[in-house]
Amino acid sequence: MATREQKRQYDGQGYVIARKLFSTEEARRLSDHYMELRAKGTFPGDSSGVNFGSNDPLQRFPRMIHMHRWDKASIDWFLDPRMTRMLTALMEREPFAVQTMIYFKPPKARGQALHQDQFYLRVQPGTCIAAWMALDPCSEENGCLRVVPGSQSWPLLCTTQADLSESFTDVTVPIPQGTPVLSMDMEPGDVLFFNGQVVHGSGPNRTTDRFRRSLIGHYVGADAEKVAKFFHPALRMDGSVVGLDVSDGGGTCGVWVDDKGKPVIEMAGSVGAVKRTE
Ligand SMILES: O=C(O)CCC(=O)C(=O)O
Repeated sequence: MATREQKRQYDGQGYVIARKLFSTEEARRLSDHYMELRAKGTFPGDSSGVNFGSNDPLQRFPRMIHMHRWDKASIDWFLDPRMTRMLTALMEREPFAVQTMIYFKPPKARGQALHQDQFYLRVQPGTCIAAWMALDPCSEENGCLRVVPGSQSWPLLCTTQADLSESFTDVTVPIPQGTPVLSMDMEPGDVLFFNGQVVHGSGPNRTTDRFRRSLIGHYVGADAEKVAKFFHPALRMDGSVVGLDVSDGGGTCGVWVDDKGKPVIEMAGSVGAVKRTE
């Protein structure tokens, strides 16, 4: 159950950290579990295979996607009653579960440029919510998650090209100069919940010896009727399948324009087709 203060923070800022929602020991066990899986090679859902000899740390440790479809530890975490309680309180409705991911982010790995999760999930009506659990201590040095507070009220922004020397994904969203971007310092077992419109991302892992592993769940509210095809089937928190429709990829997106010296968003662009893996 979220406290009143957590709910207030989520509503006002678009994100909240539930400290120690899972224990350090649970986080360590999950971390060991995924490291063992990754060492075994490629699994269903991987967007690229493992290349153990690559110079790119992310090719040696690519993220895994949709592990809950074949791995018991993943689905148990994804549908854990602690998640259900937090998500229900924050969204004020029953959650449906649509995606899991594990990011390994080894030393020297690139991060992920600023983006909005709704760009990929295309939930209609409404938006999604992410539960991002730290499996390692995370700080700016090893590429913790970074969040633009208050951006939950922004519409979907039009994307631009990301800097591929810093990000492994190729799209980003521009933000006005001087917009605060807060670093989420977290400990293993802490879970960051954030709204699907919230602009977020992460910088590179600049350490030489510290991983920054995180386990991520994406959910939608039970009022959602559609979600992008990649995220089907959606699950109720008891594991049963719920039949949502497939949302299309079109629609308008916002661009920043100057209004008497103040940046405002104008819905002046249209969203093209994207590869929806998140
Ligand atoms: O963990 C990261 O570095 C980025 C994750 C992210 O942005 C996401 O899951 O949408």
